[in-house]
Amino acid sequence: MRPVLPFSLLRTWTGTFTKHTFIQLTDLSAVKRRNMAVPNSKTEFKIPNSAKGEFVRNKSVFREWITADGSSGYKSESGRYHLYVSLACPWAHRTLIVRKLKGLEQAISYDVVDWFLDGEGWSLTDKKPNCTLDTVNGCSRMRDIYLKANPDYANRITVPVLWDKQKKTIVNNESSEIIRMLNSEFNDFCASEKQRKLDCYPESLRKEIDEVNEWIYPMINNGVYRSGFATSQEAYDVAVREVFKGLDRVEDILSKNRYLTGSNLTEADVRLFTTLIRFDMVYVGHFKCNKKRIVDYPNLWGYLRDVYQIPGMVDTVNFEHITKHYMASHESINPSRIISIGPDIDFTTPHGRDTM
Ligand SMILES: N[C@@H](CCC(=O)N[C@@H](CS)C(=O)NCC(=O)O)C(=O)O
Repeated sequence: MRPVLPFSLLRTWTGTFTKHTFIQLTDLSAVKRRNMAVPNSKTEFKIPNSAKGEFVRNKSVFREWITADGSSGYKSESGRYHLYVSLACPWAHRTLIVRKLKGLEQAISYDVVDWFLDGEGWSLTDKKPNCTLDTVNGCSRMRDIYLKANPDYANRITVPVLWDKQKKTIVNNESSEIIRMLNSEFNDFCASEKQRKLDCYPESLRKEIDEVNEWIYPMINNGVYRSGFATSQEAYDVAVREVFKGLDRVEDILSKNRYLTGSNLTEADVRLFTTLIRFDMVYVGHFKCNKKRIVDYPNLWGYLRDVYQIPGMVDTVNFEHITKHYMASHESINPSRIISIGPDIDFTTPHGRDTM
């Protein structure tokens, strides 16, 4: 009998076919039908590492700014701008949170990429739950959207992307800047007065916010990636120690303050939250950040539930995309691409921090 083989396996197969082989390979086809990734080294997502095995994050390239008065050439307008996000990605997640908190759902549209990332980059499909087609440019790959903005673009294809439907280009692909724009430049389009008044980067707290961002980014937000993507023991040891040093430092702050810089939520909390919500689900196991879990830190755990329970926040969190993306996309970390069962965590239990 002729076995039905995926083309990638036919090309690499060197053994003899037995009944046992047939059963295994047929199983793989079934896996493919269920939209799982079939290992194929040609399209494997490659992690950028230094010669010392350290993860090296590339700098974002598109850095234009939208302003309320239009002085930058990009005027804030309702319906003009569009986000491309991954629900799995902590950086893209930041932009969805600020869009939600500021009530900009009507003003700024968005598309969601497939949670599976391969060597060709992010793709768009409506064949998986909560993934979308590209409703603006009709592209099936994020790469093509980048090439529309700059045909010579040769850097990494990352999300989030803030797209200008009028100028047909990428305004910005750096989440820390996109959230600043959404926070301050779209106040004419917020759904409610309360949302218009909400300021996640208030003048009076800028120094404190900048200060915490300055160490939380390398130690925690990017620290988990530096741990998980390390390809040498030395690089991992340095990164993972910093992650837990950073979490200990946050734990101390949160034993005194409800939020990172006082009694109000700011962008510093949004930026930390998107890492914390992924931590016990993914980073503990997949990125080997397993010295402690967030649920082991009394203040961090209460704080995480506190932020999660902010109205609207839950709509921005998708655990299916989060777990599947990391575990299935990073073949070098998880060659079987098996998605682990994950811990039972209830983020909805009372946190008691409202009295702080
Ligand atoms: N500095 C960027 C980082 C964005 C980023 O690295 N996104 C990841 C997803 S979590 C990505 O798209 N990676 C694809 C790649 O590097 O090829 C930001 O904060 O916006």
